Amino acid sequence: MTDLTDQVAIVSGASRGIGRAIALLLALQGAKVVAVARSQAELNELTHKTQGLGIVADIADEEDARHVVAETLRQFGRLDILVCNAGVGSFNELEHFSAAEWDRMFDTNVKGTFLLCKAAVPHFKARKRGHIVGIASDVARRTFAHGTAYGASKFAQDAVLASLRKEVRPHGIKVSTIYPGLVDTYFNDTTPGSAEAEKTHLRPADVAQAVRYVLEAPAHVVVDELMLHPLTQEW
Ligand code: NJP
Repeated sequence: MTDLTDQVAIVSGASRGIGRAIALLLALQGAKVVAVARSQAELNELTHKTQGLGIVADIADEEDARHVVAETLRQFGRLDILVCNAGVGSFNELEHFSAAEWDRMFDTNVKGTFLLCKAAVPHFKARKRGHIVGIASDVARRTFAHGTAYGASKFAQDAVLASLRKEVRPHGIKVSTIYPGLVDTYFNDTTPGSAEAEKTHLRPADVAQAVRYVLEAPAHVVVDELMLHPLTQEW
């Protein structure tokens, strides 16, 4: 098993939802967690708990993405794990989507993943090790009405990660993609914690445990893909 103690891990989208749960669980395993999001107050509250670093950044911005990796290397001297979790989504009939809303989803979900990986991969290659975990979605593997923009962005993010997996494998770098079903978070302006969602959704901590599982795989094992659903959700 890979021991996460003292491993340096960047987690994007850590201010709430799935990313926050991943950051808390990795910190509990002894990792040095660099939490990334745009909301300073939430990051402050989180880093108080994780005793790690918080970096306010917009992952869709190339300078910000570069800064996240550079600042991590400056503070900790290395990077072991990159969790590309930050993502946004909304659902509508195609003709009601604005081009700006399309761009927001692609900029965050696809370009954000690309930019963070682009910033981290040279360091991973130099060390001949590193682990990238992407939080995609089960809708990277199926289509649904009202999902033209979000679904397309998740298919594209999945393709970025799958292509990168093949590129970096010979360098000893792992890429794992997680495909969750419904998760009870703040996603798409929802409020988590309802009695209904408790029956129908995964908890953020369930996804965090999946991330822990792929990260703790022995050095010679890579979990390429992992899909999880609430038992009540049809797949
Ligand atoms: O959503 P939410 P989730 N730069 O809204 C951050 C996927 N997923 O945890 O910047 C940096 O609670 C945002 O922080 P802030 C989904 O596609 C979900 O559910 O402060 N950070 C916040 O921390 C996504 O990839 C479900 O606003 C940015 C976080 O992202 C991932 O799970 C199902 C940012 C979003 O927290 C986490 O989403 C599924 C930016 N530009 C896949 N933009 C589900 N919930 O049902 C956003 O299959 N963030």
